[in-house]
Amino acid sequence: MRIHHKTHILGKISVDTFLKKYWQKKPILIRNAIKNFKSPINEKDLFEIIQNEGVISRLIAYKKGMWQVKHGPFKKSDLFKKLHMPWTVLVQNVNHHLPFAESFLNLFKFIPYARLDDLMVSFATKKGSVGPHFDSYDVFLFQALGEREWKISAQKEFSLDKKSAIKIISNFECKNSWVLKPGDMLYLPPNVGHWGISQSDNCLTYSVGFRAPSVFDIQSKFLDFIQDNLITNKNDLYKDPNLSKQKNPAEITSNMIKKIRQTANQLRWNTSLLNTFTGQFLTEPIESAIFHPPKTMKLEIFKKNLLIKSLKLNPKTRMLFIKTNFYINGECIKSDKKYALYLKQLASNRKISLNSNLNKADLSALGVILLPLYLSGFADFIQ
Ligand SMILES: [Mn+2]
Repeated sequence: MRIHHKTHILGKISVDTFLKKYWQKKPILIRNAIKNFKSPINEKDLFEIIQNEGVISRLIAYKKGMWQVKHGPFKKSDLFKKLHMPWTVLVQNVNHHLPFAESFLNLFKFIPYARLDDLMVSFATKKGSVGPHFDSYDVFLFQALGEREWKISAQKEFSLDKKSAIKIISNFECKNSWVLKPGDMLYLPPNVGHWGISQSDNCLTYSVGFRAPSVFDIQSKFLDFIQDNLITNKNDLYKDPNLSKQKNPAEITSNMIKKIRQTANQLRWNTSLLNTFTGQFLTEPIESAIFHPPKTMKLEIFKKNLLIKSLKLNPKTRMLFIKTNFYINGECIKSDKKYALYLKQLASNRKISLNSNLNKADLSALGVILLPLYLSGFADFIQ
């Protein structure tokens, strides 16, 4: 696909204005976010991938007054037979399965990679919908093919339909509605009620979704991390050489509580430990991401390949950095600061091509740093 080399996709609005006025705050409709957009994929490409195990997909239809949902993988016969009702199929993590998605997601680089979740693509026949609902995360809804009407609400309180198999708002009040045509886009912050209804038999919508770890998840994972990284001497014991006689031997005295508090307060983490946790936590791959290690490769051959090919991150790989420390799929990368520039390039462009004039020592060092990523299946060569 040829998605123009635009820097972003916000139309007339600058990134600064978007972040200041809209991001996590209020919805905005952007007409012609991409002019003359032609979707590089159609429903057939979706139907192809949702037959595979490991692709997360759902088929949703409204039948006999009930919202019905079926989970993939699907057989071709499930989909091509004419359903006698409007239906929608939603496919998650399309960026893990179809290569066009990467250049599309590049248009959203004004939001940090650490916040990006996935590209979901939905296909609907005329009147197909997943009903009025709200999501807990930010989303850009980009119309790729056909037309979809979006209704949004301004409600703060929702009642949910308890009988429904999917999350449906039962008291949805429409505040605004628009019909989106190919190239139009609607941004929604979390918890805004919305209801999309296909207006054509070929409605394809791309949803760029963001992730936000829960506070509970951050705290409990951090406690696990701290536990795994305790530097306490295991032989140190509770001591009370100045014990004095107490009235009731069953009582835990304030003196004992004081000692326990002092011990708890000895738990300390420095910036470096906190950074390591953050880098590992934010690059943890999604559960369904499986990496297939290639046949082994000797360092010398790997270095030759580095000079003539580009090394590209697997679409499922998460790679981020803090200053000159690099993290990939929940692990730290061992590297000298000297090579941070190269690794930054790999993290932000998601690929790296080395200059063939690179001196031998640097090539060797980079080979040693990058080979483990290749051997774990986190990155692969492209021509
Ligand atoms: Mn939604």
